[in-house]
Amino acid sequence: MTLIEDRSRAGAAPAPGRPAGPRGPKGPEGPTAFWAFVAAIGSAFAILVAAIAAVAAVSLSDRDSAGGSAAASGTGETKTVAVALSEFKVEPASIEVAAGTELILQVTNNGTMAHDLKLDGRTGTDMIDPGGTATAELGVMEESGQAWCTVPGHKEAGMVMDIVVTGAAATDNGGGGDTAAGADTAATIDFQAEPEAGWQPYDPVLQPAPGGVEHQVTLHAGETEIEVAPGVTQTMWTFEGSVPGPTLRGRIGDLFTVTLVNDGQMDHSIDFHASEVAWNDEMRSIGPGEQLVYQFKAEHSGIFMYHCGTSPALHHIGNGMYGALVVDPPDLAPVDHEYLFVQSELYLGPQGQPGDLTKMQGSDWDAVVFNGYVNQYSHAPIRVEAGQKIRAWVLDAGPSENSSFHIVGTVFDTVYKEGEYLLRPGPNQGGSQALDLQPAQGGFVEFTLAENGLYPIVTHKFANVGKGALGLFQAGEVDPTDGAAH
Ligand SMILES: [Cu+2]
Repeated sequence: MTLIEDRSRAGAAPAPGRPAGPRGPKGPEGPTAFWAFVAAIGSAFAILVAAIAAVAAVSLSDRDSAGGSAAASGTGETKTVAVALSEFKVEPASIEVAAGTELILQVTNNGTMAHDLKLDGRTGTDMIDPGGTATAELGVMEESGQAWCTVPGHKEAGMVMDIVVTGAAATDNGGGGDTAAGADTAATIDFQAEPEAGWQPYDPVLQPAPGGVEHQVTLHAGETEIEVAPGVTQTMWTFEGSVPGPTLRGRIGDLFTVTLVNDGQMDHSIDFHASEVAWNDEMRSIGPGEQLVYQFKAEHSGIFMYHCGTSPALHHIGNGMYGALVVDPPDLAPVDHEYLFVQSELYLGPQGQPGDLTKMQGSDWDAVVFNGYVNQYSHAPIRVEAGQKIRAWVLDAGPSENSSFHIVGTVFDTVYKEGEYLLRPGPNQGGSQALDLQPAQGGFVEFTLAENGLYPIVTHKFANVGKGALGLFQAGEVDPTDGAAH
């Protein structure tokens, strides 16, 4: 996978006064992006309101006086209801029809992204562009149900409408507030399971900066079914089909020109934390089939997160759309090995489906992983030699959990965090045991392994070690299964 086409020009000095290069094509999306932002704020508020409403609904018991239009009596009638879609709600949120009534929905998309509305996620409108209208003939209604937007994540974000059929033969699970309790159950992880033969770990080796002062990178956004634990797959949302996405690396002053191509089925975007650009321009969301150019000069050293910021960003990050960009500090010392560990959480949906936004909203993760896979480097220990100088870069991609990065059996003699050295070798002989990171923070540690054997890689927030945040360095020719007896 050669993503970084390095445009090194031998002998070309990194011109400090180089004018900002050509800008990417700018669409008219600026105001749209602004409204997406407003919608994102609004959706967070709507979720809060919905949560409060749900609590209220429970405490007040049933909603027998749901208001709504007068129920048409008798069968054989047709009822047409105007429905408005936006980020992320359906208005009205609940409608009533008498059993036996033919229901027609006149659906307008007042949002900034494409949406649809389908009864049980199956029957309804096609995808409606912003500003568009469509009609859905749902047929004769005999029992209560729900209609929702089928763009992944939008139902969970609030785009669901209750259809209450009055006078129907009672269906036990018809009423009630739990909209998200789907029929599909979430996949579960067996933390003792082994990957199948032929499984390949995510390569933890961090390649050196490619050289040159300009980096042209193309990143394809999309949705990809990926194995995240032995036997467990999810439809992750990805950059270049992997979780984490590709690692970019350069030096202070380098110019990155990134072309984001949306090969997916929904809107995506990209936000480079190493860049200083206007949020409503380069970081705007693009629809399926679209692309944008995002150019920035790396003015600061460090390890920076990049991620999709399309609303709900929690869902896009929590479902895999993140990666690292490393800008080398000028005085980076030579080492024998450099590795990169991106810590993140998994919030499992049903097997083969996207992650569960409701779990993400509750910080209710199923696993904490390094480089996207449960216990990845205990299944595939990282082989080094005792006495070698090792640098481990760490990025906490979250979206919500912190890291206390630690390697059992070592003391770090160098710690670099968020653009600064916290510890370097010196007369104090200071030692560090853990690199503490909040989501979207990063750094590196340096150490050597004193003797042949196994050295677990963990976050010292130990509840997460039992949930997949475990790897191994293996120094020398030892049996990597020895750890089982530890
Ligand atoms: Cu995305």
